[in-house]
Amino acid sequence: MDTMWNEIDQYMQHWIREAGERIRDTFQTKLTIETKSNPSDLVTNVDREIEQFFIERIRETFPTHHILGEEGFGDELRALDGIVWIIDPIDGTMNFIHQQRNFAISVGVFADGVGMLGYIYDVVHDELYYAHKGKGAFMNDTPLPKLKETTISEAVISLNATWVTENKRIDPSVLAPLVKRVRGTRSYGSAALEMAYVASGKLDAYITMRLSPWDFAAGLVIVHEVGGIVTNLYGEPLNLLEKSSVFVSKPRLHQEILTEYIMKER
Ligand code: 2AM
Ligand code: CA
Ligand code: CA
Ligand code: CA
Repeated sequence: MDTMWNEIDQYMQHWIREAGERIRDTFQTKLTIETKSNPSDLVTNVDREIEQFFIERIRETFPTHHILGEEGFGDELRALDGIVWIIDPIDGTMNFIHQQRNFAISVGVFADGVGMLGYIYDVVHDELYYAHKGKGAFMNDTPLPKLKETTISEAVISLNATWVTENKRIDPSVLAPLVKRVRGTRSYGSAALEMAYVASGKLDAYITMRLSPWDFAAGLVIVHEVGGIVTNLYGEPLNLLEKSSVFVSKPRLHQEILTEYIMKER
């Protein structure tokens, strides 16, 4: 069993860096940009090409595996039985288009719903965050240490301004007092990178109200491996087949934010 995961990992280490190279090569080309569910929900030809790049290789190498991909070239999944790859070819497409940075390739591999491998590749910085369940998490060749606790007043948390202004998912008064108390807030616009930053200690927590499984699948595996907690906003486990709010942090900080801010008014 172990050798199978090592084999998958070896392929993936190559594929993801090759995909990153392909993305970097597109910086000199003209993108085709389209909108999906709303004017700020963007997709480019590169998102589609990179998803197809992974799917072709996975299907050829591991024909029995199932694939869930954001851009729809994978399978229609109704269950998580067997081995399932969950792929976001470019997480942070808006950043990819506007900034040519602050985006990542994000891929998680699950066995009967259990996260086994997670990869988040910051293509521009050539930084690959990855984890193998039970074998540790890394950034390139450097092991990521277990997370160290932080107090709320010393915490740097990632939170989009959307969630503390009028919006349709959360009363702005729930998180605004938390924003006041923490040392600082950040928002990078790539859920995968934000989870990689929690896993590598650059952020102490990440809170967002609406993500899809491909946004958090890889991050879930990597954050778990360093002892972090990944739940929905209300502390419940995430469902890998459904959209959800996401709250990622260190165990004690997660509990404190949950009881002192999120569950207080409930
Ligand atoms: P994406 O770039 O792969 O779509 C910030 O927008 C973060 O939320 C990104 O990780 C983005 O992933 C994700 N996201 C999820 N649903 C989105 C939507 N409908 N529009 C824009 N971003 C979305
Ligand atoms: Ca998208
Ligand atoms: Ca995404
Ligand atoms: Ca995407």
